[in-house]
Amino acid sequence: MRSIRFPLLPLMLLLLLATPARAQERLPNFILINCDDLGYADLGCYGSTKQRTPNIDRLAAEGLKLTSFYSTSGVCTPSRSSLMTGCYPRRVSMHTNGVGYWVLFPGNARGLHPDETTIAEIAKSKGYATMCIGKWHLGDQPAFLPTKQGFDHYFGIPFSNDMGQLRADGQLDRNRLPTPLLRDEQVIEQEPDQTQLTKRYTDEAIGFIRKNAAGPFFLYLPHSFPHWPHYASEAFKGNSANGVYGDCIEELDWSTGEILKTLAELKLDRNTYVLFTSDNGGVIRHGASNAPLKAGKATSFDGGHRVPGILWAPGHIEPGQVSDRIVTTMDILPTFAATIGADLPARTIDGHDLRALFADPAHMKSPYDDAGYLYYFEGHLQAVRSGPWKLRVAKDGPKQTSAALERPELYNLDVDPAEEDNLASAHPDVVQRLLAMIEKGRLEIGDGDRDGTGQRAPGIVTDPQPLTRK
Ligand SMILES: [Ca+2]
Ligand SMILES: [Ca+2]
Repeated sequence: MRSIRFPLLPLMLLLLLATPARAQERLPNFILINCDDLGYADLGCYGSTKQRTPNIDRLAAEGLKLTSFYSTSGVCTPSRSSLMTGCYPRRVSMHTNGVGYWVLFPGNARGLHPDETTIAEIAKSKGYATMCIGKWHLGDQPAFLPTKQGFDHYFGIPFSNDMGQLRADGQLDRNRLPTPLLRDEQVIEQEPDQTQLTKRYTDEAIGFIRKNAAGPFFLYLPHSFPHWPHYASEAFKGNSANGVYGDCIEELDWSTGEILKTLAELKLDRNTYVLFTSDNGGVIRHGASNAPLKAGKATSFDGGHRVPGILWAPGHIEPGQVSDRIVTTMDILPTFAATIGADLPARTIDGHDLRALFADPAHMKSPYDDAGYLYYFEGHLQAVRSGPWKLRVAKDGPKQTSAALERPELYNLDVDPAEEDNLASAHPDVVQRLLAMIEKGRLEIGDGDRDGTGQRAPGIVTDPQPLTRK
């Protein structure tokens, strides 16, 4: 026995000492930049000629540009719930604010349930330093803030920058526009100067990266812009060819450039993944472009759900790639978990591990070709996409305007991204195949008044209070 145990002991000791440190070294950092209402064609690399975005374009040139990247919703709160949990918004009951509006408002009793596992909690399970900087929008009550969902720190306005206030009777008072700035769980400013927001978020982001340069870290940077009302700092105001809307975007591009510079300076650019995206389509009347897609924000047309998606990771992702495969924000959590060797959430999620697709984007099939990508508007299941085919079963719109279509409409997005040419009668087999995906979605995730068998409860607090400075 001794002759066997003796050589094993020092070896085991060596393994114990060396393995965790080596494994820790290899864990990549992850920066997730999420813009608010940035349209599909608002970046140079997606065809914009109105505002200049050289830094974000560089991400695309050096990484993978996704041209069928979906945010799961045409509006903020639902979309962000998918990014954080890997689930359809309705599965985690974040598809409305519970009292008649499509996003959460200040003082809402509802928030993402603390029992849901976020991507930040996945990161924490592997020892990552985590921070959320910007617009959270998954609940502003103390139980729902980012610091209760896996983020070590938080800095930002926890909802939109144009919010009204929910009154005690549940109605919305649009005359009050509180935009409190929080650090962790405390309001530090009741009405921050919004022209300085992008700059301040960027300074915080760079501070976090520097502080955690030894890694690994996960930075979630959900910018407040280009959501209306638009503000840019002095250095950017009046610079773009697209009014203050374009100025906002040029400042976001600057911000991205500062982050890339910091990564290079700290020699972290070969061990950091950056994903750049938007939470929903752009608002055309505000200056956005979603071309060539139909419509924009707050619709279940592709202009509402399809957003820029750029994955940059030199040394891990081949440069200059473009993929039209269906990818969604729900895939970020499971792909990240697999990349760092973390366990998936115990509860069912809807996203997929897409490491294989990212390794060979031109040849991989998207899992959504079989499962279908479901387009919800609030709680209404209105359309599904598989491969190039999009089947619409209900009219676009919230609440009672979401009426079932007498006959489903079928569009081939490869040749008809504007959803104009209904091909349903020519392809009855495709209609039937996609209808089965709709039925499965209805059953499991729900539709309208029909609860899904796999739907889970939202977080609810009693006696919610508006955030104020103490
Ligand atoms: Ca938004
Ligand atoms: Ca949680």
